Amino acid sequence: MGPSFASGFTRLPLFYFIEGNRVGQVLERNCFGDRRSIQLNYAVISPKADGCSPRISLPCQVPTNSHFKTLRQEIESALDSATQFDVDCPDQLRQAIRYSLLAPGKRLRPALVLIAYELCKTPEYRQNAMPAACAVEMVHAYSLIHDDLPAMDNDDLRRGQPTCHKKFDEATAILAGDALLALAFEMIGNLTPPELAGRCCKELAIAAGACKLVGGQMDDMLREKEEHRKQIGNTESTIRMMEHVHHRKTGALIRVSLKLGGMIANASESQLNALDDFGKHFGLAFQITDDLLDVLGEEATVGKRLRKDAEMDKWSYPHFLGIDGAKQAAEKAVNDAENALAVFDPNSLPMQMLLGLVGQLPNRTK
Ligand code: GRG
Repeated sequence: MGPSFASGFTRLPLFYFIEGNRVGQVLERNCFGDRRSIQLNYAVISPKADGCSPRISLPCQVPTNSHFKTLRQEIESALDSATQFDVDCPDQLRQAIRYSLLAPGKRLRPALVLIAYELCKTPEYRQNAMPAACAVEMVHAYSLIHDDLPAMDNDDLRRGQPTCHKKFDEATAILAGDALLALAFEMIGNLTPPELAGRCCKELAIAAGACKLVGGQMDDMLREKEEHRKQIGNTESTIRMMEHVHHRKTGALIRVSLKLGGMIANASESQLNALDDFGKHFGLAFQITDDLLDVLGEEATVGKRLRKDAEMDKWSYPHFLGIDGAKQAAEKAVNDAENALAVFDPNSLPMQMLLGLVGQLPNRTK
């Protein structure tokens, strides 16, 4: 019998086995894959007695494909139902809302809501968390519509199609965003019992509000203005400032997605803390890899305008750390995220899903 990994991604930390004997801990790994599966490409395991760290090539497949596909279908069907509206909604507004919301996004945030729920409760009842899953995707879609406006990032392409204001007009895009934000809270109001809906409403409002999503966006815009663009203090402190923006602008919605799933599942405090910690590191890994995509990605695959950061002299991880440094920072964030999940059953499907989603970030193409 050859060497094997203990349950692939389902153990934390990962240990390396030869013929049933644990011979080392995996220190570094490279995985790739799409939503169908994750493939562990190689791993470096802890030094043996002779001090060398062998690199092992051992592909191991962890199937997460069908579950992610199921979640996506359920989410898209719920988003579709939630945006039919009655006759009082003007046709142009309905079309603009549905055009942006139902466009081919990754559905990462609503999937995180459902997976967090499954992790803390049970997959059969995940429809209980669907209103919250829809709500975070609606807040996300509103933020993308507004971010693309000429007054903000002035982008023409989003999710592989013309941005909302290009397809319709600016006023319609603003109103579609406004309506999506309101609809998100209507969705949260569908959660039961009402006491849970109230708590979730507050959490989402905080994440979407002046100190998080909107505040992070405001700070990002201010920093782009000439007088704020100079590096402030040393590189280390500038990176900290950049991270503070990202934690609010990108991280808050990812974090609250996991938290809402946990809250609806009536998770324990230690589970909620673990999800929050995972969300923090996941959000960071997501942002770093988003910055890397801006440099290394293909516009046709990513579905939005790229090379913006360098063009507009924006602060980004590759700008401060270089490509390799940014890749290393992403790997570290992925490892930190994986370690945050230690309180959960390592063998469950939702755990594999979370590990798979975060593990694939360094290799994302969109
Ligand atoms: C307008 C209040 C307000 C906030 C805007 C969304 C946003 C905040 C800024 C977009 C700029 C940006 C590139 C942020 C990085 C992270 C991010 C939100 C990427 C887009 O999310 P994905 O990749 O998109 O999950 P899809 O389309 O797959 O849902």
